Amino acid sequence: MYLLYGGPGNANLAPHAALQEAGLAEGTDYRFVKLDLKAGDNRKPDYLKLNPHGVVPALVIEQPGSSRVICESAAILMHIADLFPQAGLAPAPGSAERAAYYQWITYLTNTVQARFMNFYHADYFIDGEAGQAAVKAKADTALKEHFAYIDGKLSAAGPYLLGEAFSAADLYLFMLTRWGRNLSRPARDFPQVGKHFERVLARAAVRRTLAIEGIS
Ligand SMILES: N[C@@H](CCC(=O)N[C@@H](CS)C(=O)NCC(=O)O)C(=O)O
Repeated sequence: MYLLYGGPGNANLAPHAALQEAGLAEGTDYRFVKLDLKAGDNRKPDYLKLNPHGVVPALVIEQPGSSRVICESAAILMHIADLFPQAGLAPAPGSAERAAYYQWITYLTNTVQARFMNFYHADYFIDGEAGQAAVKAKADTALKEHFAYIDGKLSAAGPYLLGEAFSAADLYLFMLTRWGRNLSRPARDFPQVGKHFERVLARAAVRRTLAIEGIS
Protein backbone atom coordinates (compact mmCIF):
# COMPACT_ATOMS: atom_id res chain seq x y z
CA MET A 1 0.00 0.00 0.00
CA TYR A 2 1.17 3.50 -0.83
CA LEU A 3 0.15 6.57 1.15
CA LEU A 4 0.64 9.86 -0.65
CA TYR A 5 0.36 12.90 1.61
CA GLY A 6 -0.50 16.19 -0.02
CA GLY A 7 -2.90 19.04 -0.57
CA PRO A 8 -5.06 19.80 -3.60
CA GLY A 9 -2.79 20.82 -6.48
CA ASN A 10 0.33 21.03 -4.36
CA ALA A 11 3.68 19.44 -5.21
CA ASN A 12 2.01 16.04 -4.79
CA LEU A 13 0.06 16.53 -8.03
CA ALA A 14 2.73 15.18 -10.42
CA PRO A 15 3.60 12.07 -8.33
CA HIS A 16 -0.11 11.49 -7.78
CA ALA A 17 -0.77 11.58 -11.52
CA ALA A 18 2.10 9.09 -11.97
CA LEU A 19 0.36 6.64 -9.60
CA GLN A 20 -2.76 6.98 -11.72
CA GLU A 21 -0.79 6.62 -14.95
CA ALA A 22 0.60 3.38 -13.50
CA GLY A 23 -2.93 2.09 -13.14
CA LEU A 24 -3.14 2.19 -9.35
CA ALA A 25 -6.56 2.77 -7.82
CA GLU A 26 -7.11 5.22 -4.99
CA GLY A 27 -8.51 3.47 -1.93
CA THR A 28 -7.29 0.05 -3.04
CA ASP A 29 -3.67 0.32 -4.15
CA TYR A 30 -2.87 3.68 -2.61
CA ARG A 31 -4.46 6.36 -0.47
CA PHE A 32 -4.27 10.08 -1.05
CA VAL A 33 -4.02 11.53 2.45
CA LYS A 34 -5.31 15.07 2.10
CA LEU A 35 -3.68 17.62 4.39
CA ASP A 36 -5.03 21.09 5.06
CA LEU A 37 -1.93 23.25 4.73
CA LYS A 38 -3.80 26.42 5.74
CA ALA A 39 -4.76 24.71 9.00
CA GLY A 40 -1.13 23.67 9.52
CA ASP A 41 -1.59 19.90 9.15
CA ASN A 42 1.88 19.78 7.59
CA ARG A 43 3.45 21.18 10.77
CA LYS A 44 1.89 18.65 13.12
CA PRO A 45 4.27 16.25 14.92
CA ASP A 46 2.94 13.13 13.20
CA TYR A 47 3.50 14.59 9.75
CA LEU A 48 6.92 16.01 10.70
CA LYS A 49 7.99 12.44 11.42
CA LEU A 50 7.39 11.73 7.73
CA ASN A 51 8.71 14.97 6.27
CA PRO A 52 10.78 16.92 8.81
CA HIS A 53 10.66 19.99 6.53
CA GLY A 54 6.90 20.22 7.01
CA VAL A 55 6.15 20.33 3.31
CA VAL A 56 4.17 18.09 1.00
CA PRO A 57 4.41 15.59 -0.54
CA ALA A 58 5.57 12.52 1.34
CA LEU A 59 5.09 9.01 0.03
CA VAL A 60 4.93 6.14 2.49
CA ILE A 61 5.51 2.72 0.99
CA GLU A 62 4.08 0.10 3.33
CA GLN A 63 5.35 -3.41 2.93
CA PRO A 64 4.82 -6.40 5.19
CA GLY A 65 7.14 -5.92 8.14
CA SER A 66 8.55 -2.61 6.98
CA SER A 67 7.63 0.76 5.63
CA ARG A 68 9.68 3.58 4.19
CA VAL A 69 9.14 7.22 3.37
CA ILE A 70 10.27 9.21 0.38
CA CYS A 71 10.10 12.99 0.21
CA GLU A 72 10.70 15.50 -2.60
CA SER A 73 8.16 15.54 -5.39
CA ALA A 74 10.70 14.90 -8.17
CA ALA A 75 12.26 11.95 -6.33
CA ILE A 76 8.84 10.43 -5.64
CA LEU A 77 7.81 10.94 -9.25
CA MET A 78 10.92 9.28 -10.66
CA HIS A 79 10.67 6.42 -8.17
CA ILE A 80 7.07 5.71 -9.19
CA ALA A 81 8.15 5.76 -12.83
CA ASP A 82 10.83 3.18 -12.00
CA LEU A 83 8.53 1.00 -9.88
CA PHE A 84 5.97 0.71 -12.70
CA PRO A 85 7.95 0.52 -15.95
CA GLN A 86 4.89 -0.76 -17.80
CA ALA A 87 3.44 2.75 -17.51
CA GLY A 88 6.18 3.99 -19.85
CA LEU A 89 6.85 7.13 -17.83
CA ALA A 90 10.66 7.02 -18.10
CA PRO A 91 13.07 6.23 -20.95
CA ALA A 92 15.53 3.35 -20.62
CA PRO A 93 18.34 3.92 -18.07
CA GLY A 94 21.55 4.95 -19.77
CA SER A 95 19.86 6.21 -22.93
CA ALA A 96 20.20 9.74 -24.29
CA GLU A 97 16.48 10.17 -23.65
CA ARG A 98 16.96 9.19 -20.00
CA ALA A 99 19.62 11.88 -19.65
CA ALA A 100 17.24 14.46 -21.12
CA TYR A 101 14.53 13.22 -18.75
CA TYR A 102 16.81 13.72 -15.72
CA GLN A 103 17.78 17.12 -17.03
CA TRP A 104 14.18 18.27 -17.43
CA ILE A 105 12.98 17.02 -14.07
CA THR A 106 15.98 18.44 -12.24
CA TYR A 107 15.57 21.80 -13.96
CA LEU A 108 11.85 21.87 -13.25
CA THR A 109 12.25 21.02 -9.58
CA ASN A 110 15.36 22.90 -8.57
CA THR A 111 15.10 25.97 -10.78
CA VAL A 112 11.50 26.56 -11.83
CA GLN A 113 9.82 25.20 -8.69
CA ALA A 114 12.26 27.19 -6.55
CA ARG A 115 11.17 30.41 -8.26
CA PHE A 116 7.55 29.51 -7.50
CA MET A 117 8.51 29.38 -3.83
CA ASN A 118 9.77 32.98 -4.17
CA PHE A 119 6.55 33.92 -5.99
CA TYR A 120 4.07 32.36 -3.60
CA HIS A 121 6.10 32.59 -0.39
CA ALA A 122 8.06 35.83 -0.57
CA ASP A 123 7.41 36.06 3.19
CA TYR A 124 9.86 33.16 3.68
CA PHE A 125 12.65 35.25 2.22
CA ILE A 126 12.14 38.80 3.43
CA ASP A 127 10.13 40.74 6.01
CA GLY A 128 7.87 43.65 5.14
CA GLU A 129 5.34 44.25 2.39
CA ALA A 130 7.60 46.29 0.12
CA GLY A 131 10.39 43.72 0.19
CA GLN A 132 7.97 40.87 -0.39
CA ALA A 133 6.40 42.65 -3.35
CA ALA A 134 9.87 43.12 -4.82
CA VAL A 135 10.78 39.42 -4.36
CA LYS A 136 7.47 38.40 -5.94
CA ALA A 137 7.98 40.74 -8.90
CA LYS A 138 11.47 39.34 -9.52
CA ALA A 139 10.13 35.80 -9.32
CA ASP A 140 7.33 36.69 -11.73
CA THR A 141 9.88 37.97 -14.25
CA ALA A 142 12.13 34.94 -13.81
CA LEU A 143 9.23 32.50 -14.17
CA LYS A 144 8.05 34.13 -17.39
CA GLU A 145 11.59 33.75 -18.74
CA HIS A 146 11.55 30.07 -17.79
CA PHE A 147 8.18 29.45 -19.43
CA ALA A 148 9.41 31.28 -22.54
CA TYR A 149 12.43 28.96 -22.60
CA ILE A 150 10.25 25.86 -22.17
CA ASP A 151 7.89 27.16 -24.85
CA GLY A 152 10.81 27.46 -27.26
CA LYS A 153 11.96 23.92 -26.51
CA LEU A 154 8.46 22.51 -27.03
CA SER A 155 8.18 24.47 -30.26
CA ALA A 156 11.49 23.07 -31.55
CA ALA A 157 10.84 19.45 -30.54
CA GLY A 158 7.43 18.76 -29.03
CA PRO A 159 4.76 17.98 -28.36
CA TYR A 160 6.26 16.64 -25.12
CA LEU A 161 9.45 17.59 -23.30
CA LEU A 162 11.19 14.53 -24.75
CA GLY A 163 9.70 15.04 -28.20
CA GLU A 164 7.21 12.42 -29.31
CA ALA A 165 7.35 10.40 -26.08
CA PHE A 166 5.24 11.34 -23.08
CA SER A 167 7.09 10.94 -19.76
CA ALA A 168 6.90 11.75 -16.07
CA ALA A 169 8.66 15.03 -16.86
CA ASP A 170 5.46 16.16 -18.59
CA LEU A 171 3.48 15.55 -15.43
CA TYR A 172 5.90 17.79 -13.56
CA LEU A 173 5.60 20.53 -16.18
CA PHE A 174 1.82 20.19 -16.10
CA MET A 175 1.85 20.78 -12.33
CA LEU A 176 4.07 23.87 -12.65
CA THR A 177 2.05 25.29 -15.55
CA ARG A 178 -1.01 25.05 -13.33
CA TRP A 179 0.87 26.90 -10.59
CA GLY A 180 1.71 29.53 -13.20
CA ARG A 181 -1.91 30.63 -13.56
CA ASN A 182 -1.27 33.63 -11.26
CA LEU A 183 1.76 35.03 -13.09
CA SER A 184 1.36 38.44 -14.75
CA ARG A 185 1.41 36.44 -17.98
CA PRO A 186 -0.18 33.09 -17.07
CA ALA A 187 2.00 30.14 -18.06
CA ARG A 188 -0.75 28.75 -20.28
CA ASP A 189 -0.57 31.91 -22.41
CA PHE A 190 2.75 30.70 -23.79
CA PRO A 191 1.37 28.93 -26.87
CA GLN A 192 3.27 25.64 -26.75
CA VAL A 193 3.12 25.44 -22.96
CA GLY A 194 -0.65 25.98 -23.21
CA LYS A 195 -0.99 23.22 -25.81
CA HIS A 196 1.15 20.93 -23.68
CA PHE A 197 -1.07 21.65 -20.67
CA GLU A 198 -4.23 20.81 -22.64
CA ARG A 199 -2.70 17.61 -24.00
CA VAL A 200 -1.70 16.39 -20.54
CA LEU A 201 -5.03 17.53 -19.08
CA ALA A 202 -6.82 15.36 -21.64
CA ARG A 203 -5.25 12.20 -20.21
CA ALA A 204 -7.73 10.09 -18.29
CA ALA A 205 -5.22 9.42 -15.50
CA VAL A 206 -4.63 13.13 -15.01
CA ARG A 207 -8.36 13.86 -14.92
CA ARG A 208 -8.85 11.18 -12.28
CA THR A 209 -6.01 12.70 -10.25
CA LEU A 210 -7.58 16.15 -10.34
CA ALA A 211 -10.95 14.72 -9.31
CA ILE A 212 -9.42 12.83 -6.36
CA GLU A 213 -7.58 15.93 -5.19
CA GLY A 214 -10.81 17.93 -5.55
CA ILE A 215 -9.60 20.32 -8.26
CA SER A 216 -12.10 21.49 -10.86
N1 LIG B 1 11.05 20.67 -3.03
C1 LIG B 1 9.87 20.21 -2.32
C2 LIG B 1 8.98 21.43 -2.05
C3 LIG B 1 7.71 21.04 -1.35
C4 LIG B 1 6.89 22.26 -0.95
O1 LIG B 1 7.42 23.36 -0.68
N2 LIG B 1 5.57 22.04 -0.88
C5 LIG B 1 4.67 23.11 -0.50
C6 LIG B 1 3.33 22.95 -1.21
S1 LIG B 1 3.48 23.01 -2.96
C7 LIG B 1 4.37 23.03 0.98
O2 LIG B 1 4.20 21.97 1.51
N3 LIG B 1 4.30 24.19 1.64
C8 LIG B 1 3.89 24.25 2.99
C9 LIG B 1 4.61 25.29 3.76
O3 LIG B 1 5.52 25.93 3.21
O4 LIG B 1 4.26 25.47 4.92
C10 LIG B 1 9.16 19.16 -3.17
O5 LIG B 1 9.12 19.32 -4.38
O6 LIG B 1 8.69 18.17 -2.60
